[in-house]
Amino acid sequence: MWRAEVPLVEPIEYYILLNSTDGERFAVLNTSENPFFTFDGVDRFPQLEWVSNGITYQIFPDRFNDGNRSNNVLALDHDELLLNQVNPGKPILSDWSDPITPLHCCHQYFGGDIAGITEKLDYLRSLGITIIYLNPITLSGSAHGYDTYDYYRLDPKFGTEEELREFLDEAHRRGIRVIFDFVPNHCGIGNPAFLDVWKNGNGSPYWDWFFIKQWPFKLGDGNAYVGWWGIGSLPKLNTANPEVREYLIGAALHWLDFGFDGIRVDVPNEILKPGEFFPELRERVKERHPEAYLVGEIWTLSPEWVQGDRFDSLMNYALGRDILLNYAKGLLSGEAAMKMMGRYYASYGENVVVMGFNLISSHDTSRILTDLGGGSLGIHRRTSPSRGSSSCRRSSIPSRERR
Ligand SMILES: [Ca+2]
Repeated sequence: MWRAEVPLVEPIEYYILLNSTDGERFAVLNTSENPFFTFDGVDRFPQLEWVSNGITYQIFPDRFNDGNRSNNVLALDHDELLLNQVNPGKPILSDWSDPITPLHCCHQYFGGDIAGITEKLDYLRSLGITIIYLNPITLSGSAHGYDTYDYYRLDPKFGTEEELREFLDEAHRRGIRVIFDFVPNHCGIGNPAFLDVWKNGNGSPYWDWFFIKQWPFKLGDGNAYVGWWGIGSLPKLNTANPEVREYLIGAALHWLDFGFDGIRVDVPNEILKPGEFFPELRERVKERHPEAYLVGEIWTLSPEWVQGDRFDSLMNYALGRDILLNYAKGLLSGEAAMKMMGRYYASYGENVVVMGFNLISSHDTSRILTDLGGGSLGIHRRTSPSRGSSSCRRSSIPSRERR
């Protein structure tokens, strides 16, 4: 790798010309439609050192560690199946070593909680972890937590605010920062604003918070109102409404004020009027917490999201999965992978690249171990005759649809 600093003050298009000592010359060109690389020479926002030097560990709170068994049963109080009038059912509370059931994605609980993460902080530190990314922890109706009932309240199944405070303090004491998952695009059917609309129709002060197609409706009916990917348990919020923006951005600020260090934003590309919502979110977050990290769940190579008015960086599946994983699986040649990486690094400012959330797998994908042919996902250790047997219970539905 060669590195050169070029003094410049305005955007340029360029290519690289290599002269070898034996007189050979060849050009390195961009691999996209335009053969030239573009560089605008401007880092529009500061780098956060704690991010650019960080190593992140993702925790799905229900499944990491159960530190307080007394809160486990609380998961059953407010599960979405109890409210859903179209697909009613009963949630399951399992012991830690129980096998998964068909409800494992959303309504089978294992009791993991905040106290359990606190217990493991020394272990995480020993791995070199400096950042923890938590999947949603606010009150919701599911094990995944993406159907928020109350953006301002810690889900009691994960513990008390005192336990959360202790976790953050203990993490910070060890030099570990914590970012939370923020889901502004849609809420859950147990959200009080949505329940008010369900009860009172257009007499509700929250009528314009949602997109209701027919009223009265049954809770969970994805045909009666707009939901995320048409899913009735995830009513879409109207972020073009200033009241909704205030409610959501207020929640983001609330948890940063509480002591979190950054925010991972769920499906920002699906938010209504992103050009209004995200600049407002960024401005108000950075004004109060200039060191807070804002990372967006954007899966593709998308420089337009990191121009200084939205995110510090993106969840870089474009690097981790599209390039590294495909190379590891033998689907990309080394040369093709290098070309894609060249294009990737030429597309973002240096500050964006170093703050990249460079994951290969997450709760939204198969895990890297599975992708590469290992692991035994869905096969219970005590009953499994062998790895990879036909007893695998893994659903064939992509995880993002199951949410
Ligand atoms: Ca517990």
